[in-house]
Amino acid sequence: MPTNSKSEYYIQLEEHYNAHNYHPLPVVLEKGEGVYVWDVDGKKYYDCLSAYSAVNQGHCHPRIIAALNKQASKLTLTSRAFHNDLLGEYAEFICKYFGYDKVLPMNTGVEGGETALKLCRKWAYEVKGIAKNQAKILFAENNFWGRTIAAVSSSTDPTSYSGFGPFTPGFEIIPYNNIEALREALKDPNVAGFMLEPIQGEAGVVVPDEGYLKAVRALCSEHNVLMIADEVQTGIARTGKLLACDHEEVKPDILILGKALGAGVLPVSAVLSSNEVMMTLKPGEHGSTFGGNPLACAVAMEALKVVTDEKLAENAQKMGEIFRTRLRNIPSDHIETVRGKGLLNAVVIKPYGENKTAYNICLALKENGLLAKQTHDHIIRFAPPLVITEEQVNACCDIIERTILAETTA
Ligand code: IF1
Repeated sequence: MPTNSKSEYYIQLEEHYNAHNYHPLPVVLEKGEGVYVWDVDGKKYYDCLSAYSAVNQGHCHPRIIAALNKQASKLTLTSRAFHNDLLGEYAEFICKYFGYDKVLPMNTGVEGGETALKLCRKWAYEVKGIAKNQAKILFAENNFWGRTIAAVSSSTDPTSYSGFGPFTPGFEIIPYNNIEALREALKDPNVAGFMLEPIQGEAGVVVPDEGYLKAVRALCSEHNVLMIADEVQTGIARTGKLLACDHEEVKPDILILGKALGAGVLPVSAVLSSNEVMMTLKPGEHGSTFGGNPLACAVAMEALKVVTDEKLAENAQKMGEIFRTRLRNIPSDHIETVRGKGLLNAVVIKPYGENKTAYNICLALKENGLLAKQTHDHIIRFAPPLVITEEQVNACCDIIERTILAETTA
């Protein structure tokens, strides 16, 4: 626990008035710049979470903040009842950037997922010809795509779904990284889509075998089933390519983006697809008050331009190699494995001490000036902003090495 009263004050205030739906590390942040964040006592940290990959471009990127400020003082929201002068420009920009016919703008990642599922069902009935209300959508075991009723209905994690039933029908779970299981599930002619993360984030940065995504793509095409890629966490250069699907040169039928599309500045999500899929939606059938607002359009365009101009995918690829190599060379018996792609990485810790978990290591890392978050009991995710330099990667690895060695031999 924090020993100083300033942090303590903010934490207690939050605990008193805010719902207890999280258990954060006891650190209270007030400022961010690039790969660094500062707490209310002025202590500086490396941010190795990047707000779950929302801050790929680094905290308070000057170009993105400038775009935000410029648009904020001009026009922020019109709703979709009227046109605004940025939505068309943004739609063209993002469609060409990712190579799709059309975009449907939303706000959060989970709304992107919901949108993709509605599109998939609409397409199933109007194009594929599945009988009314019979469409099935496949999901991978240990998926995570948010907290709505549909998202928890497709979850296999009791913490996510327990106590929230009844659940949405029409969903089916198959094991991840198992092409035979997909082949079997696709025998059902009512299957309309398969939604998956190209690397599973919350599951613990689970990287599928090489060739899995390509095989998924081929099977989906063969069975006239939509491949829906949830790249909310893996997209926008995080894994060393613009999209994680690019590692296998696979193009999903529906692509969901979020998080870093808004650069950690605003919630901006997008669903991209073909005219065939997108044109099944008619006016009034889907939308949101804030989706496609001019402020979000301005921020998202600048966020994507920064990714290109600063070669963030290339940097993530290079820095990721250095990061994993260094972590794999830590002389500790308590590291089970190091895995990941680009700058989406995880270290799996073997149990140590008395009831010590990855949380204890995260606490110690925090003391040593680095913020990271455990997932499950024994996995620590390391995902710094993609603007990180080699020197900073090495500084992070020094802290991680020192901390793991001290923690596990104490
Ligand atoms: C929370 C994890 C990360 C996502 C993928 C969609 C969404 C997410 C692949 C929904 C959201 C979050 C949300 C955050 C924790 C977090 C997370 F630990 F749970 F798994 F990032 F790794 N698809 N991920 O990862 O996006 O609606 O939140 O914008 O506490 O829920 P959202």
